[in-house]
Amino acid sequence: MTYTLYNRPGSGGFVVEAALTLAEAPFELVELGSKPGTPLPEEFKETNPWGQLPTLFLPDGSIMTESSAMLVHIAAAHPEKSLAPPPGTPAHAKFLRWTVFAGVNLYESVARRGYPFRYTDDKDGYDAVRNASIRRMGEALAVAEAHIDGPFLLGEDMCLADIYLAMFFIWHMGELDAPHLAEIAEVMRAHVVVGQIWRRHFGDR
Ligand SMILES: N[C@@H](CCC(=O)N[C@@H](CS)C(=O)NCC(=O)O)C(=O)O
Repeated sequence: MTYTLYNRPGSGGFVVEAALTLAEAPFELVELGSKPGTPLPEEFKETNPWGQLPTLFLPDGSIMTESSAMLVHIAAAHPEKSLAPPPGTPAHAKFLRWTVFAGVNLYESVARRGYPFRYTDDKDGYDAVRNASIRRMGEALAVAEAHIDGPFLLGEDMCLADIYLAMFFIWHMGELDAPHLAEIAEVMRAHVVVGQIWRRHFGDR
C-alpha cells in the first residue's frame, strides 16, 4: 500500500507532493482537472466531504485533510529523512507553530481571496473581501518573515515549513518586503528535488 494524493496542478497539494518525494515515500498522484481558484466538482465531496485539496490517503487507507497536518504527519512518519526537528524539542515547537500559522492564517487568506462568496452574502462586497484578504495575507507573511532565523525558518536546516511558507509567499498578490521568504523561495526553485515539482505547479513564479 502507498499514499494516494489528490491535488490539481498549481494547488496546495504541491507542498505535500514535495514532502512525500523528499520522504522517498511511494505515492500515487490523482490530479483533478480543475483550475486553481475554482470550486472543485461537487462529486469530490464523496472523497473529501469538505471538498478541498489536498486530500491524502495514508498507506492503511485512512484519509487525511489539512495540508499543515499532512506535513507534520509525513515528517513524523519518516523521521530518518529529517524533514522536521525531533518532536518535543523547541525547534519542533517552532516548526509546528509556523506550519499551523500558515495553514490557519495564510491558507485562509487565499481562500477569502479566491472564494469571497463564501465569506459574505453581499455580492457587492466581494472586492472588499478580496482586498482585505490580500492585506491580511501580507500582514501574516510579514509576521512569519520576522521569525525566520535565516537562511531557513529554523536556521541552517531546511524543514517542510520552509516549502509551505515559500508557496504562500509566491501566492501573495500584494507588495511585501520579505528578503528571507524571497531567499527561501529561490532555494526551492533551485532545489534538486523540490525545484522540479515547483516548476510543474508554478512554472517560473
Ligand atoms: N485548510 C485546507 C485548505 C485547502 C484549500 O483551500 N485548497 C484549495 C486548493 S489550493 C481548494 O481545495 N479549493 C477548492 C475549494 O475550496 O472549493 C488545507 O490546508 O489543506
